[in-house]
Amino acid sequence: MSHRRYIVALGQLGPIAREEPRASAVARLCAMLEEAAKRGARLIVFPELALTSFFPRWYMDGPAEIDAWFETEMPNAAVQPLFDLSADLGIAFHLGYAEKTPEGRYFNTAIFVENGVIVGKYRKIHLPGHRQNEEWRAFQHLEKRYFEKGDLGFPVFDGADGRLGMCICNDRRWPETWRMLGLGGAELVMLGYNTPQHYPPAPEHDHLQHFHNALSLQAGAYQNGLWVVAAAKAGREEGCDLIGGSCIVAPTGEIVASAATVADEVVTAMVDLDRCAEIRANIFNFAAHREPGDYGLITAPKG
Ligand code: CDT
Repeated sequence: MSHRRYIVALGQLGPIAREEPRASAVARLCAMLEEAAKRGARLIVFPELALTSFFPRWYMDGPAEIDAWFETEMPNAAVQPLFDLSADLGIAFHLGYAEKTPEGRYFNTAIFVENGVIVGKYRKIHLPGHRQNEEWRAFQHLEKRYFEKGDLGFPVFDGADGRLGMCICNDRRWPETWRMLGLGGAELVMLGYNTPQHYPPAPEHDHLQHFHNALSLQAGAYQNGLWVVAAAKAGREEGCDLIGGSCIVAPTGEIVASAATVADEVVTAMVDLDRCAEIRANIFNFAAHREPGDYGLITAPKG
């Protein structure tokens, strides 16, 4: 078998309670990593902010309360068992977590770890939500309050015998994210998400949450000829319903495997990175058909 044809996994998480310790979340991630390794997977993708409850749903003021949700080191004592198990079993992983840097900056971050080493890092660029407490909402979405916009661009790096990229949750709704990763040469994009079923500013779209998730992932995959492995945090978390719908999408835009529950669940599929060429050498051959000279507005000022 080609080194570029292998099984990939995603580890969807069911809800994490507000009081659930890191050690418990890490134990759940380890159990899924073990299951993925048993199925022969080369890598496993875990969700956004996978070590804690989705804390941006709560308004907090002041560093004492806020800092408790952030990791100041990676790995740290709580997460080390996941790094160790991954290295022992020879299976790489992608993990989302809240990062506080030594300089005191706060990011919504994802890493890719292979052989115990962090070989890729991304900090979320499209931060949804708001900065102040908005009491009319059933729950808050305060990512703009707690995180700074990512400062690493959309890196594409070598891993798992291919070129890998990452994005996080809301990023997947933006075609620019996918195009940047596609132009960077990504063959497989890993992402985690926490998407509530209810969208307070436009509740008339609540029934479309799964559709918009699949639409974004499938379009991103197809229009850039790359694989997508997307892992949700799912289920009723502290009274807030998070959609599941974790899935693996082929460069043709076809969903090849998807979660059947809103609980902890491992989903696997065979991917062949060489299949990216089916799209990239043909319908979306960037060198032959892309016309950047006509796309100036895309990088024009915001608004
Ligand atoms: N985590 C995250 O980015 N969630 C958003 C929720 C909708 S915007 C409030 C998402 O795009 O799925």
